[in-house]
Amino acid sequence: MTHSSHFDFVFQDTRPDERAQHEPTDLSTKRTPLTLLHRSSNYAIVGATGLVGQELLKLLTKDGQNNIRLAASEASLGQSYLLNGRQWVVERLSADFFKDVAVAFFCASKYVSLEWVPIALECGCTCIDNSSAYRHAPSVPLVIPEINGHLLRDQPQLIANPNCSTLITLMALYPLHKAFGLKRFWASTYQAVSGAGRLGLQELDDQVQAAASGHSPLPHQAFSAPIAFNAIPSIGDFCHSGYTTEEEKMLHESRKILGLSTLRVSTTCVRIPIRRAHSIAISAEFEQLIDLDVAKEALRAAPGIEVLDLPKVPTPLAFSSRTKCGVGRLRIDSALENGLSLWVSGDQLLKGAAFNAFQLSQKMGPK
Ligand code: 2RA
Repeated sequence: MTHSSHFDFVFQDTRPDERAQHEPTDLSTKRTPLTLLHRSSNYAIVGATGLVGQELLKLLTKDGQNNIRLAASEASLGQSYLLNGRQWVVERLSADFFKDVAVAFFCASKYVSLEWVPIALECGCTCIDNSSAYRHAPSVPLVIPEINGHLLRDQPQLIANPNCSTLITLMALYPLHKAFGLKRFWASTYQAVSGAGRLGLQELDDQVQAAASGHSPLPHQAFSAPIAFNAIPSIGDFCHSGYTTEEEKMLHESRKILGLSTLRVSTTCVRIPIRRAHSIAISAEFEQLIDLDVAKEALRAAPGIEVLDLPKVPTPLAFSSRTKCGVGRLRIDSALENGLSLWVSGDQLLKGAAFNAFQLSQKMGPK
């Protein structure tokens, strides 16, 4: 990288009114795939200097895509950096930015998406939104290709990427749901600091260094308590229900993705002092009697999953920078009827965000 190491992106937050469901326009079914073929820039990444945006850029360039426009916050404007021997420049967002783009990825805040996705749609782009802005809009498919990829057959113009902890949880649960019929589940998450962006990573590094040199107390800004040598059961904002927004995402997004509108889910989301990859301890109850061998076979046959048998266990470190999720600790749950307990680890910047978005673009994007 040729620019300064500081490229946290903080977009100008114009914060449009919050609505229960954000319906962008009625464009989601209008465009035909043909328009994708006549655009001079194949891809655009909004939020290109963030951790997810950077992973996406790497995935696209590794795939041989070079026709990519990048946009980020004011702070990153004009910055250029080197990737795969090429200098990339960050542009300012404007309607013109989207004019010749076939697929626009949004990897910034939901406020940026609320403001700019409608503009990109008007410009005829296919939009893949990694924020929470449109996940609950009935006309917007919320897609994990391995689970409900069939929703892409209609070539929607806007697709929402699920939240990382939900996505990794469902990668493990869906094959079991298909085998036994999911009734309800409990999840405890163990989430890496990079889920909170560069600031989260920096805070962990600074605090570990400070502690190692005997300094205390540790100042904190990215998290609600010191994160080094700690665990913080608070991710997102607290809701009236007592759950956090991150925990409510697990409920509502699971219902939408699995098409189970009355599914019951109880989650506790916890930030832990690791750099990358989220893990989830799950206890799930099913309609049918569980056969452990059938459960393992169902997971082994599922795409995007690696099953580990004891004494091997999946860890976040082992599944960092990998596109597959690791599932292990599979056992009959001793507290539930027809219950299974398991553990899943997956890289939340890849399968939990950039790689899932990349997979969506592979199905939707320019050929
Ligand atoms: C986190 N789920 O880990 C968020 C990132 N989308 O904080």
